[in-house]
Amino acid sequence: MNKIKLTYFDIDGGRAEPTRIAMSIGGIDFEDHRISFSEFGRMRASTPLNAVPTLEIDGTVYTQSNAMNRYFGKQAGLYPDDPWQAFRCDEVMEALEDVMHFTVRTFGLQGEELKAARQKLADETFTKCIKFLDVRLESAGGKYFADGRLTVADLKSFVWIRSLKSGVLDHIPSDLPDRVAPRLVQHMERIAAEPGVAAYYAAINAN
Ligand SMILES: N[C@@H](CCC(=O)N[C@@H](CS)C(=O)NCC(=O)O)C(=O)O
Repeated sequence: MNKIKLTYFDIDGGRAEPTRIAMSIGGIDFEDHRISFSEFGRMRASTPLNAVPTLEIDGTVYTQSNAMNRYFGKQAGLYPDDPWQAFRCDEVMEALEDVMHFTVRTFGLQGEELKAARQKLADETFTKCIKFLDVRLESAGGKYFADGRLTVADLKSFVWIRSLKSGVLDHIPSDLPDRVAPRLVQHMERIAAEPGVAAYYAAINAN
């Protein structure tokens, strides 16, 4: 395998961010192709499912962020070998994918309609998922979601909780994770301090 190109929005978060971090941790050489929303509008029809992220490998374009997380997670030592632990990792990643799906559905809305949809997201979808992640983290020992070590599930939860706390989503209170599950915020902070994750952001911020 030669040339790898990951295409996604130029944002600090979202669906491709865990893959970017995993590839960085694994020392996997790739083109980090970051696009604007208007560029996406122009290329949307040419992607396999009219969505990003896309992954181009040796000229063929592939989709699905969690498939990318698993593929590069395995190469980077961030995905469990044990089937049960892999299931635990996948359950968390797929729950977060559902949350992304419901979030993206609010992106075209405006004004009062946006406010109502976002408040519903915060009160129902997000609160439910934050509680779910908190329960799963505790049942896995409180430090990592699976296999007693850093996996792509931790990266995906870290990216989401960090994004919520940044206040980037209008009408979503930035203190929601702290109010619902402070332990998950502590998990986010611990993952941020993992050497491979800290090195990724140090390199990004240096550019
Ligand atoms: N299940 C897909 C979902 C991809 C997806 O919906 N991506 C969003 C951006 S985060 C998108 O491109 N939406 C454009 C559209 O639906 O028009 C994945 O995980 O990669």
